[in-house]
Amino acid sequence: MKVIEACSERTILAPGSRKTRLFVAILSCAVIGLSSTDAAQVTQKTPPAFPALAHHYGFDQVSGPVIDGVGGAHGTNMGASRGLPGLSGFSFEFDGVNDHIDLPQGILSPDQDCTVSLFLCLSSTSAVWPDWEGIVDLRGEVSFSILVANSGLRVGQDLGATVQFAPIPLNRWHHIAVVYSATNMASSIFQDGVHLGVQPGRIGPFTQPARISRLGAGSESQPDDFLHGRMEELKVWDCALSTADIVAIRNAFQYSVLTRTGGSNPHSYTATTPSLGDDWTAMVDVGLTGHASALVVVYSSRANLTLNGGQVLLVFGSRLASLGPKAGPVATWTVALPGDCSLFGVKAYTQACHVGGVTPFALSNSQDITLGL
Ligand SMILES: [Ca+2]
Ligand SMILES: [Ca+2]
Repeated sequence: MKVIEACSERTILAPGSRKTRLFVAILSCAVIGLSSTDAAQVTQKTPPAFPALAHHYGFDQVSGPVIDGVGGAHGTNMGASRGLPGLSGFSFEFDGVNDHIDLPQGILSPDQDCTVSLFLCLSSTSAVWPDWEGIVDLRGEVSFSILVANSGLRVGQDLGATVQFAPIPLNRWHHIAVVYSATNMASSIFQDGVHLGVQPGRIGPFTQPARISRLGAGSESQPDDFLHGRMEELKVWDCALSTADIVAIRNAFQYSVLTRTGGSNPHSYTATTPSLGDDWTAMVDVGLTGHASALVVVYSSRANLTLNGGQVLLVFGSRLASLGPKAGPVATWTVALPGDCSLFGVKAYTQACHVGGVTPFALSNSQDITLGL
């Protein structure tokens, strides 16, 4: 334990950083310090190959046009805040007052299958239907919109938007996808990989004068119905993706824990996938070594430092937090991770220490965690 404690004294407090806020908020433990960079050892899941994209907005530009990296249908930012933490690079934030992005006409073709996928972090409860907030409003030759009303999804405003779904939890990233079938003349609606239901209605020739498409607001001649929240990774396909594809797109931003071990360390420590807004559970099988209890330490970096006796210290840098001690035979901690979309991608390195036994302590395997969806 002396080695672990010594490692905690190395770096300087970074008050106000998102890592500091995270561990102060969720673990209520003393924050000794943290480093600004660490080596990412947790890999993102690789999505399967999808059909070719028609449009892709990554929202990574901090000035100039809003780039469509595939279809060249670049947009114009009208006040949305840029450079905010996203899922892949940056995201844009809409203030619910007058921010929006204008896109060209003709993002979708009439009477053709299509899929629209994006990630959304709502910051405020939305208006009650028939008022609403526009997320994606793709007009021009066709009429198609994804919006929130009563804080839940609706689709196809001019097609009726008769189907209302449950409120979307605020301040955390959610995946939204709509798959339109021209054959069925209906839109299948997904939230976080779950099929919510179907909105009937044809995305066909639009009888009113063509208008531009718009993000973050309705595409009336004057923008209205402004969105409160962040948007990220908007993708459009000219075909219908499968449910498995939709789930894979969402899960590509859910991180697994990475287990490391070394030397004579018991493989006693397991942890669940850390998802923002959900509980995270750490479990240590203290009975493996006959110790009475265990604690878990959370550090800013990884290590591979062999101690006298062959045990290996697997965490290093600055100590972010401690959990415990708790009694065995299986010591268990449940931590409520905050639903804060700014914390996506934060990394920490954790290791358990068995105490109160025949030997002074036993270091476990480690779990490297990255906060994801
Ligand atoms: Ca981005
Ligand atoms: Ca504004």
